[in-house]
Amino acid sequence: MRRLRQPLPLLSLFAALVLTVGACGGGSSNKKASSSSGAGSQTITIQNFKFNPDKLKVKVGDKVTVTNLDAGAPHSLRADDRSFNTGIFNKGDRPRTITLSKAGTFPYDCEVHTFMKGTITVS
Ligand SMILES: [Cu+2]
Repeated sequence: MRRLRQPLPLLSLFAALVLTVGACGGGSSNKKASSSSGAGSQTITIQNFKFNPDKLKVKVGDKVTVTNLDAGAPHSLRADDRSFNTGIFNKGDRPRTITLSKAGTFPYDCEVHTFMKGTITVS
């Protein structure tokens, strides 16, 4: 006869502990700040129907310059909530600049090709 079964109460106590620790320890909203140059200006390049980088972290007030390198393909960079929008522009057009004036996480897409997506996180 084996008696290796765990007593059930101990297990549930352990589970409760894990849950509690998880609740308290989580929510580390203060992740490492963007390790950019801190000059308040960054760039996103559009090429091959992709935003590069497609995930960008900036500070409130920073500007992001967007360049389209796809010949013959007009693109835009448009926040889902429309808080920024480059409008549609082409390769060879002057780069567009957007200003990130409020904190938050902003998903965006291209108005012409809505499968093109990215996120700018402003803190
Ligand atoms: Cu596009």
